[in-house]
Amino acid sequence: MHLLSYPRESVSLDGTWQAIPDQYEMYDGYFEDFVDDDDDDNPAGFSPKSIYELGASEQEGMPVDFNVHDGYSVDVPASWGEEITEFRHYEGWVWFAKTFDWDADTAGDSSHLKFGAVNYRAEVWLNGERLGEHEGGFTPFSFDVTDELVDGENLLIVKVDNKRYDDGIPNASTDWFNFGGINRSVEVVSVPETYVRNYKLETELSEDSVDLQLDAWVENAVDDTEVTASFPKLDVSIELTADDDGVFTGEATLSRDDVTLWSPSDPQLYTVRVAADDDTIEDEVGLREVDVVDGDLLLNGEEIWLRGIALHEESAGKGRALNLEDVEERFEWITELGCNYARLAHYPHTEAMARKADEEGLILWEEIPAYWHINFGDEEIQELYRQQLRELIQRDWNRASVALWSIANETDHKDDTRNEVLPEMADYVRELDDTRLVTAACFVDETDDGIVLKDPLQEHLDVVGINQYYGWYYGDADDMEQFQENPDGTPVLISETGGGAKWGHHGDEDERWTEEFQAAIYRGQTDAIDGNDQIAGMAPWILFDFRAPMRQNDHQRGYNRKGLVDQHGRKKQAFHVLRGFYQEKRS
Ligand code: GCB
Repeated sequence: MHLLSYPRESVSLDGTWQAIPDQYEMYDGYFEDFVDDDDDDNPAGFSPKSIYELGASEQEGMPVDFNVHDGYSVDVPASWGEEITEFRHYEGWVWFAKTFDWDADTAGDSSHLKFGAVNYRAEVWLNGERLGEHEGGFTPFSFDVTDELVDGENLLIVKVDNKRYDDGIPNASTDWFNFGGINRSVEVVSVPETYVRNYKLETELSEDSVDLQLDAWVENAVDDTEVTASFPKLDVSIELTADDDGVFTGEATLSRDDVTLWSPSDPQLYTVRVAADDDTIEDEVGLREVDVVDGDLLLNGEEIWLRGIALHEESAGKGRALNLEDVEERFEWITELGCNYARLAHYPHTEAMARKADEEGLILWEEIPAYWHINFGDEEIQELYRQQLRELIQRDWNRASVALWSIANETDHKDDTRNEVLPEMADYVRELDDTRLVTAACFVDETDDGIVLKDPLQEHLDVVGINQYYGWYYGDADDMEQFQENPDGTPVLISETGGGAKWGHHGDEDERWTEEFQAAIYRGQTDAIDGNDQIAGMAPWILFDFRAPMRQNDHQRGYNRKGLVDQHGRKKQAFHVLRGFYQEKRS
């Protein structure tokens, strides 16, 4: 179960670290194999150690490049290729080291080392003790370090490996840049003996009432541990009792008149306090329900059309390590466009995005990087798949903004194994959280009867995402007029559409790569889908230009140019076209 750290005080380990690239992977045991310790002929007197072992740096006769304190000074969080130009295209191992002071007197009963995200594999040692490893570049993980932390100076070593793997998620080829690094914050969270590890709030509406269910995962609870949840502003206090699995659970029913439900037009948040004996966490939550009924997408029982935009997590010169100002800037563009919805593609973005979306009233689609060619038949990959879903969902399941969990992007619907495994992943998501909608970005098919959805996965989804590029990769921008709608069928969101343009490049509407060409695609696409009864919203591709190694023509030079703004934030004409469409949709 994910350890909630956001609502807690913690000791930040962000700041300056040391980093040493180890392209030939020699600092983990290599020298130990090379030199026999007992060999009298060992001329250098080596007693080699791996880089993470205590004292490895101080050994007599060890090469100076073995010293973990002699690395490049880098900031954490950061993407290494953006910090050190020589690392720009580096893919491999980097050893990170941080020394920090710890005051055992002020610490709680147990302490946990928490990483927001490390891309892609991480292996961690504290004071020479191996804590464990983690795979997956975008989700949080933590280790209990109560026994490894010492009073005074501590040495933390993290081996980061950002190589791309065919058996990874994502696998080796994607249309985005592989930013290696400790891309999100590192912190130590100290808690009392009995503490709340996580909680989950579920809201269900009926005509007159708002039903709340709150589950809490409490560590080291004993028979007389008191666990409560309260919403001071709503005058609600719930006593939670342990179920057979040891999860503390409780319910409350409120009158609908007493609650302002969360929505994009009124993103009301309430403070919730979850307490177990001496431990209390405080969070801000919205109360709302998302649902699909008779083919309609509903928020709080009312139909809603999602005016969206898709975005990567990337900032020029910073890679994936966004700070709060970057998050603000993204919200300024999204608000200016008139969106009530965004697709956070193609992997979990920083938790700060969902928190900001809660405050601003933006509905979110969140996803894991199960993208293109995943080897669905491999059981280890399936396990990694579940792990990434779990780590995202347990992090964000209290965010009112998150309405959709997406399980895959553009996977092959003619692959039988995929068609067996993805429904299992949809079920797994529902096991973790059945209060949100399960979706995936799928392809359409062209037939003599028009454009149709043939993907068998649709039966297992609450909402179907469609990625289509009429007017750019194929066909005409308004071809979606031929989409064979089924008004009672599963609601459809256009999860991608768009085309490329280089900012400042102008010409005729039929000249590819010009702003005019891109703007014309947006006009054609929005005309074609407007009024279609099955389409419940859209999130065109994409808010801003992003790094994409496979895009190398004269207009691209390493960037996917489908952004409505370029990587420097300069708006293209299509931005205004979409904004105009959303203004009309709103009124
Ligand atoms: C897609 C992918 C997205 C690409 C985009 C494109 O369908 O889902 O990751 O970047 O197309 O630009 O072609």
